[in-house]
Amino acid sequence: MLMVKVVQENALMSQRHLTADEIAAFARDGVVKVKGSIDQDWIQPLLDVAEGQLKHPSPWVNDVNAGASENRLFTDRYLWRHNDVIHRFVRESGCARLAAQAMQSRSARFYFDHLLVKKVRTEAVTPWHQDAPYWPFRGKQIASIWVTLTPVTVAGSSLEFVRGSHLDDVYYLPAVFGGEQNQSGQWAAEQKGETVPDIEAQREAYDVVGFDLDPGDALIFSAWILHGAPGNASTHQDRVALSTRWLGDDVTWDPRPGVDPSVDPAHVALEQGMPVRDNAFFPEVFNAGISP
Ligand SMILES: O=C(O)CCC(=O)C(=O)O
Repeated sequence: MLMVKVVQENALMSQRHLTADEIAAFARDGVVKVKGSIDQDWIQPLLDVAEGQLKHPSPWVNDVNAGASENRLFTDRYLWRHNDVIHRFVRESGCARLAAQAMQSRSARFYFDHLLVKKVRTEAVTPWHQDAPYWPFRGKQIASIWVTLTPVTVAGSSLEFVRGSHLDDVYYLPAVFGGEQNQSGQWAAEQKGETVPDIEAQREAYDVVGFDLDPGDALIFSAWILHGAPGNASTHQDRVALSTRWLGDDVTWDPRPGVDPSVDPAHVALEQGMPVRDNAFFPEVFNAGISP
C-alpha cells in the first residue's frame, strides 16, 4: 500500500520546461537563472538528506571544520548511488530535461550529484574555476544544475559567473577546493594547464554576474564557464545547494591523469574517445525521442 501512495505522490509532482528565452540566455551567457526549477515538494526531503550527510558523510566528503555549527564548508558527492531520495530526484525531478534543453541536446546522461553546504559565517570562498577540467570527458554539452534549498544572496554565498566565458575556448588548471584540508580532492593537483586569472583582484575587468535565489530556483551553467562564490557572510542562514551534473550528445569519455577518480575507468565499459554510453555509471535519464 505504501508503495502505491509514494508512486501516486510522485506522479503529481510538476516538472519545469525551459522557455526559448532561457535556452537563448544559456547559449549566450553560459548561465541562466531558472525560477521554480523543481517542484517545492522536493525541498524538505533534500534538506533532510543534507542533514543526514552532515552527520554521516560518504567517503567523497570535503568537510572543513567538521562538526561545527558555523564556519563550516561541507561538500559530499555521489549520493545517488546509495540514497533513495537523491536517486529519485535525479530520475524524477525534471532536471534531466532542463539540462538537455539548455544544452540543446537530444539526450541528458547523469554524471553525479554534489551537495554543497556553507554554514553561517563560513569564510571559505569557492575559488574561481571551470568544471570541465575536473571531469573525465571531452565535449561542450556538459552542464550543471545548481538548485538552492535555502534562500541565498551573493553575500550569502550564491554563485557568481564571468558571463560568456564558456565561449573563450580556454582550459584552466583545476584548483584543489579547500586546499590541503581537502583530503579527498588532492587528485586535482596533478594536471597541467593555464592558471585561472585572479578575477577577484580585477573584477571590473570581467563581466561578473551573480544571482540571488529562493529555494527551488536553479542556476544552469556550462562546465566551461568561470564561476566561484564568496563565503557565507550570513549570521542566520546556512546555504544548502544540490548540484547535478549532466552530459549531452557530444560528450566523449576522456579519463586523463588528474581528473575526478571517483569513477574508476577500469569499471567503465568505454574506451577513450567513445560516447559515454554506459548506463551503470552515466545513465541516460532523458531522451527527447523517448521521454514525454
Ligand atoms: O556551491 C559552491 O560553492 C560551488 C558550486 C560549484 O562550483 C559547482 O556546482 O560547480
